[in-house]
Amino acid sequence: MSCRVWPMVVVPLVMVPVTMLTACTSDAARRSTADDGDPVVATTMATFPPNGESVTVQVLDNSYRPIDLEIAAGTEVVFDNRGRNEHNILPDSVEDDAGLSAMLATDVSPAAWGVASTEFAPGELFRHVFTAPGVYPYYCSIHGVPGVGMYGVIRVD
Ligand SMILES: [Cu+2]
Repeated sequence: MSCRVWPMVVVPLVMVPVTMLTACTSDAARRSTADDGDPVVATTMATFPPNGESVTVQVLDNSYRPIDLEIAAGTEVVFDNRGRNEHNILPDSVEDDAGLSAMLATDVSPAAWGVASTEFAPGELFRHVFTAPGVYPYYCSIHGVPGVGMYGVIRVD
């Protein structure tokens, strides 16, 4: 049976297995690498140590200055609460101080950062070193929502 249609079938039979073999090999290599790593920190993101640079973001009533800040990986950002009101600094992915606390208790990735209003009274500083390149949008849940009102973004190159 296959002898009669061999000239028409041979191309697909040869092409498909080669493609599948390549995909399976690289997939297995990725799994193997991940399995050998730390099971808690499942990230391939490059991180950088502190580079000695420090930049201040003013926390005012009710805005962050500058709103949009670009820094090199390893730079420390000092949030300076110069307002007279309570503020917090939350990644867009969390809803409130309680959500931040829960995130910080379980998530050790670079995306887990921020400070609750209870830890950030007027006159206080919050320091954070951004070690991984990426975009870190944040907001104050007392005076805004993600991207509206009191919000900002840190861009790490
Ligand atoms: Cu606020």
